[in-house]
Amino acid sequence: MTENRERTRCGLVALIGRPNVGKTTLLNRMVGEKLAAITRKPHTTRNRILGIVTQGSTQTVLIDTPGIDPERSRLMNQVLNRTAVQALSDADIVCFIVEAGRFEDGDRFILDAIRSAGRPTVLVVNKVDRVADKTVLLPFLEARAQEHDYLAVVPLSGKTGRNLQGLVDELGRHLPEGPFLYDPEQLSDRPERFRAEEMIREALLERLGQEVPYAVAVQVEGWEDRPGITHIDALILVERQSQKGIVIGKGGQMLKRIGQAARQQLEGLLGRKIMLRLTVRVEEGWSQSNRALRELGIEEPR
Ligand SMILES: Nc1nc2c(ncn2[C@@H]2O[C@H](COP(=O)(O)OP(=O)(O)OP(=O)(O)O)[C@@H](O)[C@H]2O)c(=O)[nH]1
Ligand SMILES: [Mg+2]
Repeated sequence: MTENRERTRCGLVALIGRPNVGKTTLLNRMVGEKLAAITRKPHTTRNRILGIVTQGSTQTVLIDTPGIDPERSRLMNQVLNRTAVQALSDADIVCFIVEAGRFEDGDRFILDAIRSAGRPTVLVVNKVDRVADKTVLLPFLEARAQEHDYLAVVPLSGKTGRNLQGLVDELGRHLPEGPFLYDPEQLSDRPERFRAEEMIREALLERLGQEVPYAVAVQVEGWEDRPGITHIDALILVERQSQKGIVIGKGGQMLKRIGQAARQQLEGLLGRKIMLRLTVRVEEGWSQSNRALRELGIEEPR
């Protein structure tokens, strides 16, 4: 046992980047299971989510974080930024994620935060599948490597899985020696209830227009495992009556489609039949209220 302990490596790796660069896609891919919502829209992730990857004698504990956005006018964005920045200083290694061929002000803002935190950092250049002309990739990688003393610069695609193992190996080499923090069978620190909320929110965000997503939150209120079927009651919170109308849709059609999509995802994920009941409630200004954010688990970092 002692012998084994000396040889294992384990540490925290924070996934940090602008909104929409593909942090959660990478988390889900590396863990091999869908832990959290992914959408085409920025500001999808609202919590710090752990994903645990155990391979042989190495355990990589990934921390997915909300995208850092210098635009701080909304209370929720401020809370999300602080969550990400806290993860940055908690981590043994930082994975700074950018999109292939794009490095903009938002990325520079984050690079400054990484410099201040002073943690060893791997630069992940994601979405390489979108670069048709590979000759443009090399100068991009070289330019990035000049900007900061990274442990490594790793191009990959979270979508196709290309070079994902390259990143796992690179991280493994730099993780500190030490005992595993989690059971090797464990994939996340989040309960099934949280995953259910995420799948419902993903179904909502994918089907709603630009205006509504920021105003939506999901809370599972009831969960009952019965023989052969799990009953889940979930509340969808919106900020205005008009948004409630949009979420419910004409004759309840939109809510029905959202429910069907979320139920299918959940049945695949949890491996059992689900009965899902969704209720929509208006709670004015919840995204600007500290109390409401706390109740929804969108918390200030400890
Ligand atoms: N083409 C391509 N698209 C990707 C890749 N990785 C992620 N995406 C897409 O990028 C969008 C955003 O992905 P997310 O994983 O939600 O991004 P995120 O960084 O977690 O976003 P926030 O949580 O909002 O900060 C989704 O539409 C993904 O399907 C990739 O490697 N290639
Ligand atoms: Mg995300």
